[in-house]
Amino acid sequence: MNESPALRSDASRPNAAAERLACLRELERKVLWLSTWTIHNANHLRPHSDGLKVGGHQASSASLATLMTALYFDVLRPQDRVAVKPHASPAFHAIQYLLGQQSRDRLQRFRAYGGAQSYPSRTKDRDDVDFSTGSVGLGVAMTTFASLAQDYLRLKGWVPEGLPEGRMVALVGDAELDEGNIYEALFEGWKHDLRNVWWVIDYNRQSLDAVVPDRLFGRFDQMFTNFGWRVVTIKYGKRLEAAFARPGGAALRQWIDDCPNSLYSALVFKGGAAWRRQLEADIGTEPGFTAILADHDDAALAVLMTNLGGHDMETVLEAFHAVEDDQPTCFIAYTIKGLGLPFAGHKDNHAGLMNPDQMAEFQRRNRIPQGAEWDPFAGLGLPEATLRDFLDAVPFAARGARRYDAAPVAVPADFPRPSAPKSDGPKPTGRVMSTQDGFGRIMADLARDGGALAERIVTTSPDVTVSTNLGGWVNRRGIFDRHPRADVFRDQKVVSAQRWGMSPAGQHIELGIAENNLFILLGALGLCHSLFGARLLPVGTLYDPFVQRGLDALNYACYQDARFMVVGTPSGITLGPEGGAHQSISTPLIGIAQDGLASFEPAFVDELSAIMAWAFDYMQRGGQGADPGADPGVVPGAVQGAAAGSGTVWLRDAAGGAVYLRLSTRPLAQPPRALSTALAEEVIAGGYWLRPPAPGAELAIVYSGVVAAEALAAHQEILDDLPGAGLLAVTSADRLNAGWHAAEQARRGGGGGDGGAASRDTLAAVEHLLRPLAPDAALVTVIDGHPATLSWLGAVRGHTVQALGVEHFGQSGDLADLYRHHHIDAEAILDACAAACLSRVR
Ligand SMILES: Cc1ncc(C[n+]2csc(CCOP(=O)(O)OP(=O)(O)O)c2C)c(N)n1
Ligand SMILES: [Mg+2]
Repeated sequence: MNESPALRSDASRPNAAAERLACLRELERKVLWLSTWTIHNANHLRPHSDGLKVGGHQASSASLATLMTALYFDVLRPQDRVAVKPHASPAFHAIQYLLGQQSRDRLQRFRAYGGAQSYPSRTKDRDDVDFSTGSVGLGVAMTTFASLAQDYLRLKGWVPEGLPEGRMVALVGDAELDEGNIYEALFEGWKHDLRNVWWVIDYNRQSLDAVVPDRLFGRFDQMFTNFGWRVVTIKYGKRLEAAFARPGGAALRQWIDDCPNSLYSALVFKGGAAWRRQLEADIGTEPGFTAILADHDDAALAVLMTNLGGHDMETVLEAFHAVEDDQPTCFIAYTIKGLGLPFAGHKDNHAGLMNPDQMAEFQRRNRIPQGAEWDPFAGLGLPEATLRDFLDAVPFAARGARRYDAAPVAVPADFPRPSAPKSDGPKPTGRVMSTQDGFGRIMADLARDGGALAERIVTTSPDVTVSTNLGGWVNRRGIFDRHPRADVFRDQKVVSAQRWGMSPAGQHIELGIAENNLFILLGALGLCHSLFGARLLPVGTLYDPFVQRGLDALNYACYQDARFMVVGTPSGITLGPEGGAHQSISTPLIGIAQDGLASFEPAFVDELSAIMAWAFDYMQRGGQGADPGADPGVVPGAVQGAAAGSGTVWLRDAAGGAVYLRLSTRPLAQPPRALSTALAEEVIAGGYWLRPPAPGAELAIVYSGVVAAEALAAHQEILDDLPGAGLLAVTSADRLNAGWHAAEQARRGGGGGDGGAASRDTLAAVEHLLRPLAPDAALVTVIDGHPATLSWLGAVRGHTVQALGVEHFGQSGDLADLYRHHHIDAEAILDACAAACLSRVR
């Protein structure tokens, strides 16, 4: 057993265990003080330039003070990774401060620009945050998928030598358990034979608004057990246990067990006299109980009745150290929200802040002299040297920084470029292929050709592996499972195109239908280089409309700077008869707006191939050292230099990020061309002239994605009247847009801000592209998605815009009918061109 030194008796130093326990208790007091003071300072002492509330969660931090002290200063090991309950961030920062990993300056600037963050942040905080939390529930689930990622790497033998297996620990608010994504993760974890996960539930029976319903926890207990978890309930502290052992103690225990959550909370708030009145009324006649009451004055009675397990250091240590195997374990730790603070137990305490008088009293009780509020050792009952020695020997901090990196994997020069098979049908003629088909072929080619890149790719999909064309990849690379499992259908000689054998060598993680799980898993896999020192290149597929189902998890994966490729396919109304309900409209806008995600919507497979080759490299750029979030002055994904293609450095490209590809099942005739390096660069920068305009052209059609066919047809027709009209292919509205904003900012700031090193005359890629057009030219933009994706192009050089796109969804139909209905067919484009020309004349 990984026994706590605080619990172990040592023959040579009989008091060693007691001394450690004493240190931990003092540090617990300090963690409570520092977290409370940090919030107080931010709200009451620091000058503010605006009238906005600063906030911070004193009660929520107090609730976890004992458990976090026990974990960080005694139980955890460097290889363990923790998702901290978001509103316990001040307690987390206080602990890191005591461990020398957080600066006083940043604590003083808690919730201020560049200071310690409101919620633990991997990218914005400096103090070794493992998982960003804030959106409750997501951090909890992240531990499940981080454990799965750890198993994946360890079974392949890729974790650097000397890095032991860690536990993935979530500190969970009890009301967090209302979030459904936690149960999606619980199910998925069970399917994958989850190990090495601890969920420590801070069972204070309070949420933000209310006290949580009674009886709920019996259910939780059973549910976790059903999923193969061990449940450890940490209900009573040592004082209460001692009282229970006395005559009349059984009645006290029963009374507590029966006490409604609301009443318990109210009595905690009211204090000793109220406890006495209630207990006398309810169980005062129980034999022996009067003596228990008599032995406690009001203050002592309040201490006794709040001695719940989650606040009793010895009890907590015993519970944690008793678990020595890798079975997933849920600790239900009874706590009191705000314990030790004046609003302990009050139902409205979530956002409650101590007022200056209360704080002064709290300071006096903690024996902290004025001016010594940030002193790590002031007011503690042990010599500073003892505490320093203790802190220096904390196992969790023994290895220093816990962020790793891994060498990038080179993208081969002969990256697959599938050529389309000749169409045998009458229409469309020539070589036709859809981007989804092309994606499947590229993945299958990578699987076949092997090499280092293919080895590090891991794919995943929430039950749409085959329908998003990952089947070819999976057939060659197999499905990952901790244990080899036969493909029964194959063994039974049932003919199928799919080979679904499972083994630790497999490279596809099959998920159930839960898009949150997909994005959380992509987040975990995409952080492996940093968490476990081994690089993976995760590729996830889903139907494009369901990006929205997992959007918050996608947002958090990006926020944590995870590196992955997500493929949304099919997309738009172009999936045609497959179903109106599956049409995605707003995903191109998500692609533009989502921080940390470079988004593409290619029309042709050669473009897709160039984009994927670039993306596998982009996903690996920057590494931890260049993590732009490490510097509070620079935002991940922000632009440091000017636009791509203009010769200056674009931080977004230097730092790298995740990638989103919006693809389609619609076969398109492929252009007969060999994509030159220069053209590939333009594709990656975001756009190129498929049909260049004549200098000073009055009109250009601009398209993105599968409506290329309609745009081409309309363009062909318009040439009769306007021979100079251009046809602009936009492969990434996101990157064109970001480059434009960067260049604009550089010009406004003369190279400052996010514009970084750019000079005033730097042009963005999109400005270069639009330069040949006449100043008063008109643009007709078209996309199978929201028209705002491209309509901004008019603002770049002041061109007028007719923006075509899709604003309503839900109607199934053939493409011709749907394109006509939504005005994105060739005729609608021609009409828009006519309208555009008319408006020029006027
Ligand atoms: C997804 C999401 N919804 C809402 C919130 C706002 N919120 C923050 S804390 C909280 C209540 C949390 O209660 P609990 O988990 O029991 O933590 P406690 O404060 O009691 O420790 C809520 C609703 C949030 N952070 N995330
Ligand atoms: Mg709670």
